[in-house]
Amino acid sequence: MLYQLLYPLHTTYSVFNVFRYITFRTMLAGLTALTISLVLGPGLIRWLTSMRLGQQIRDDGPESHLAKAGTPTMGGLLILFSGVLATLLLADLSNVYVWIVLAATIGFGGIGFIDDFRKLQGQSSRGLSARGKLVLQVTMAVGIAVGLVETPGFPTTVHLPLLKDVRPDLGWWYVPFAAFVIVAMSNAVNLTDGLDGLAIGPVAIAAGTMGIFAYVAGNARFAEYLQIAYVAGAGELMIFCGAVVAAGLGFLWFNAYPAQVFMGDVGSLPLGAALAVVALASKQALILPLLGGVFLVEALSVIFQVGSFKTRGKRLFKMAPIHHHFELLGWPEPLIIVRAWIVAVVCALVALATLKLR
Ligand code: 57M
Repeated sequence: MLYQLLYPLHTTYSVFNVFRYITFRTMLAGLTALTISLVLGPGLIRWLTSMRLGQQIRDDGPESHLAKAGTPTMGGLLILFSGVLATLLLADLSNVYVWIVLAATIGFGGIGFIDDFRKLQGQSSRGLSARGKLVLQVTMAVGIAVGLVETPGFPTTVHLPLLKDVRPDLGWWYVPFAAFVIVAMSNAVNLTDGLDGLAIGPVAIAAGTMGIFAYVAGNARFAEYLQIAYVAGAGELMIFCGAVVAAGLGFLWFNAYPAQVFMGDVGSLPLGAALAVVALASKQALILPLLGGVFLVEALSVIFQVGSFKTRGKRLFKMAPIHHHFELLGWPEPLIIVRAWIVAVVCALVALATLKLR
């Protein structure tokens, strides 16, 4: 909105020319989201606590988690509110990709909200049934994928990292492909969200990196120089990514060990979905397994654990997702979290390096 209001003034006051630059608006969106989340955070935590919206802890998990009972959850509302508002203020609202990523964020946030609310209403740790949640996620993801494919000029090609000439065109098959990427990322981030700051740290790192990918994909000169796909308009998504990084850091202020608040599904589901949408719009979906290495390992640990238990009756890990395994090995919680952040930074650097290696 600010972009729409202030940029036209540049003809009279040249200072407003800076609003033309995506980089400038990304910085401003970041500062806005950070300020909103830091200012509103304490009030939201007090409100969630007063409403008794506290986490129920399953008694079959690591013992150290029992002490976390009653920690307010649904702190993801803070990330959503500050991230979405900063994007609305600073992004170009005539850009279709901005609306698609906002729709994904709010839509998956809605599914997470229903799940969290049901858990809290029922005062048990079970919310929506796994199947019910999946049906809602797939429906929402298909809608978002159709929106992408229907966007004028959006290529339905899939681009492989490192291989600049391999670009299969999926046509309408792009819809199930994109829906799968969205649902998979949403659930992978959700599975990761089991220790203080474990999910939001890697999300912020991946969002910052994905913002760079979106920026170069949306700039014809950079895209040509780096030999990546050019997607007109995708650069505007860097503003959303900047807002997510900052909103995430604002949330981390309160979610850092020992956490005063958890994000809940209302935070984890939309963050994963939004990352996937930015990656799809920037034609970088296949970099996600690398960039989101922490989420991939967490999700694979569950798949292998369940597979091994069902086929051999034996567990591969002491407990899945893998962060519980490390906890049961005796690693202190902050050690697991900071090591995951280090892995996330390394994954981001390697993902960025693929831009030059092709
Ligand atoms: C999210 N939610 C946390 C909080 C957070 C298929 C199976 C592997 C699914 C998995 C599962 O349910 N995953 C979903 C995990 C929960 O956090 C809440 O959930 C939100 C995210 N959706 O925002 O509101 C607990 O995590 C801890 N936490 C923190 N700090 C944070 O910042 O400490 C969360 C955020 C919180 C808190 O203790 O209560 C969760 O773990 O429940 N299931 C599991 O993860 C279970 N694993 C399991 O059953 N493993 C078996 C299977 C795979 C065969 C096995 O290995 O044998 C474990 N989870 C728990 N107890 N809690 C095991 C038992």
